[in-house]
Amino acid sequence: MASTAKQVTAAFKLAEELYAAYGVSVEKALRRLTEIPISLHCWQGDDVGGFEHAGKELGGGLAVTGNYPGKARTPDELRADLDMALSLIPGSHRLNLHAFYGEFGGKKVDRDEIEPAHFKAWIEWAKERGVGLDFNPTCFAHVKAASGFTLSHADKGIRKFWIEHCRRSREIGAAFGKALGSPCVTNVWVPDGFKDTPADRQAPRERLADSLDEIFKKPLPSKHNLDAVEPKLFGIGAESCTVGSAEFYLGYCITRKKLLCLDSGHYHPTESIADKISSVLLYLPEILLHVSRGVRWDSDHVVTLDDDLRNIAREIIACGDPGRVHIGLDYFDASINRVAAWTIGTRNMLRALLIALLEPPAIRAAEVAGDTTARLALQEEAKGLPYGAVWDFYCHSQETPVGGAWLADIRRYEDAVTGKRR
Ligand code: RNT
Ligand code: ZN
Repeated sequence: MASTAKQVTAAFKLAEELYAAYGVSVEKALRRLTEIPISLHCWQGDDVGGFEHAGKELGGGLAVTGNYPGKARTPDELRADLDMALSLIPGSHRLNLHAFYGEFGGKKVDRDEIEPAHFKAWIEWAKERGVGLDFNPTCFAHVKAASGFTLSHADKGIRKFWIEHCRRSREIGAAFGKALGSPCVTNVWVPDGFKDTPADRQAPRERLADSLDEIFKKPLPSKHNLDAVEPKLFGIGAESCTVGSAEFYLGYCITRKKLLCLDSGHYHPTESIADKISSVLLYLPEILLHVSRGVRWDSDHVVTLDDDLRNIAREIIACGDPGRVHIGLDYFDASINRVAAWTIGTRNMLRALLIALLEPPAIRAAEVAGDTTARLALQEEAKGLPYGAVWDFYCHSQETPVGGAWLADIRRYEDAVTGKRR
């Protein structure tokens, strides 16, 4: 199944010549691709379980389906699985942690008590590998979130609890950034929403804005921590109104200078975040993406190389400065091998970025010249260009498996490690 090094190099040479004829420097595209890190979400490895071991329901409108054997049960298992996935993905990337993945040494440490010390092993792991860390407060899977409301809760005591959790999460993010020399994006997502028609939509939104202001009160250096907030359309059990809606957070980010997180599953089904990138980058210096794949709803399927993903990647590149767009993944599939799920989704994100980096400049030139016929013709012809040969060469040159060869590595790992977990 796997091509030989000779085949890979020969196909690459031909592809490079063809792209050159279209005015595309393959070398430059690959150099730019190595500069774009993808933040792998730790929660694909254990079905959004975390390490509090309190047996709480996930809640928050999140749902993970499937019972494929081998999910990580401990931090060491999760780190080993991540190492496996990272060995199959070309380039250097990041890890996105959720607060309930701290290591609490068997003690009960409530969410309003978490500290950087609980993430010491993660920092060491990241430092050894040159991997940057991102972070998220965990405002679900907890008794104090059981009502479906957290930062916008009518009860002041509950709000205070979650404010403290998020405040501490930013400090942990800043500790990550400081230790690793790369800013941590700390993303706040809360599930708050109404199952049925609310009588008052405004008061909870006022409370959410106030809580967020409280959380972000202390300035933290942007070289250590960047704050992001994530809107959503609806969740299971919160079908009628989500407090932190798209408009709520867009306004919040513009007025408070925060990063807006665009999750591809958080809009109406025919709405794509690809079209939003250029708009929000006009008003915000940086944004965060949660790249996901919704099938009929916000189902968080593994990211495939579909039109939506290609359009998202295309816009990141077309807007000119990919450094302003922090790319995170956000999906969770428990019905297939979880290490494979990370590998498939991340390789697809990178492949989509590569296709975008290899876009013939004649497409944009045709538009500038007002020749929309040529634009469409070239857009369609470009779909047949041999980006696959460039991708294979990239994988080969980064000493990662070419083509589907990585699946054999996953199978071996499954036989030796994940398949033995019960
Ligand atoms: C939920 C949000 C959120 C979560 C993670 C686990 O709809 O997308 O980002 O998926 O925090
Ligand atoms: Zn998300």
